[in-house]
Amino acid sequence: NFDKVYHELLERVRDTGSKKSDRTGTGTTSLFGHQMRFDLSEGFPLLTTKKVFFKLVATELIWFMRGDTNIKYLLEYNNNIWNEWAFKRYVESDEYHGPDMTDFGRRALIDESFNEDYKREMDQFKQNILNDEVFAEKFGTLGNVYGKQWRHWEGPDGKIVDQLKNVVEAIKTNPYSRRHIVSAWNPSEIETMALPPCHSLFQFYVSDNKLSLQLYQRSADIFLGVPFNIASYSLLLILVARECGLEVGDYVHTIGDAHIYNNHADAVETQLSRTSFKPPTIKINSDKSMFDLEYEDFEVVDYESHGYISAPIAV
Ligand code: DHF
Ligand code: TMP
Repeated sequence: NFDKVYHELLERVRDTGSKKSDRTGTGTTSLFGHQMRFDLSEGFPLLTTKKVFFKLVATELIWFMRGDTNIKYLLEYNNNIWNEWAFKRYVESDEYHGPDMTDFGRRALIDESFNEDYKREMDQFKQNILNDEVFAEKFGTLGNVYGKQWRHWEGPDGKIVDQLKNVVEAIKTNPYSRRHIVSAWNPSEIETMALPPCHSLFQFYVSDNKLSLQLYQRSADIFLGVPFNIASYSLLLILVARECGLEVGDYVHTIGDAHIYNNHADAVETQLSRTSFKPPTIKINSDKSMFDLEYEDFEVVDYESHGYISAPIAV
């Protein structure tokens, strides 16, 4: 039961974690080191004890796979999950002349009149990204984040490494290799990034004609981020297995700092009080290679879930 595996993580952190202050000033309950395993032959692990928006997960993954690092693509699919981190760079730049947006994430939650200003500025920012190409080029980018590192890792000699293409090729030609790794953690480029990679490295493994994938996530916002991360990497596993003519095996999710933000405590209780439904499955209505798939090619079949639970994101 996929939801149970996730609920056990919520409960373990809630019951045995330590109080810990954090970069965002929100405060967390946290522990170090946790592993979850999902056998994807049993279905697709889109959580059912709260509604998780598959469209947001899929468009973000396609965005990574395209090598894109500009939120413009996401906005075109009405996907707002990365807005705050692009906005932050904009309001800290010389070209921003509106009201002071220092610490906007926290202030928007406690100051209603500031929140009005923030919403207006954010809305204007999104419109500019969508309608002004020069602005989008400059302020839509998050730096050399996931897409750049997966598809265009730049070596010291300027040589470009396409890690994702290479790993797919290696799985096809040398399935039992122990070197099927893609890393987003590029130490020399961390300072260019709006947020250092949270899902930092993944590895593939083949046995008995089945493909497995393990993710190492250095830092995990268990209520908001992790449901997305589980679905995203499970989808990637399905796509690579399909590309390589393999069956799906296990998705293994390994976490470093596993934390629940203090302002998610009630949302967590609500979710834990719910019982799970059967997991959905994924259908891909196309013969295209994984590198050419578009959101419209995906279909989630039989997704039955409890309602959405909203919670504030720590910026
Ligand atoms: N920062 C923090 N503090 N936590 C994160 O999970 C996180 N994730 C990032 C970037 N920075 C982060 C990228 N991924 C949402 C989910 C994933 C994600 C960013 C945001 C999120 O807010 N999900 C909402 C729905 C949002 C919507 O409908 O637009 C959710 O309830 O699942
Ligand atoms: P940090 O860089 O200080 O660790 O903050 C990043 C926060 O974002 C942290 O709460 C983890 C969370 N996060 C996820 O849980 N999943 C993700 O995919 C991303 C990008 C971030």
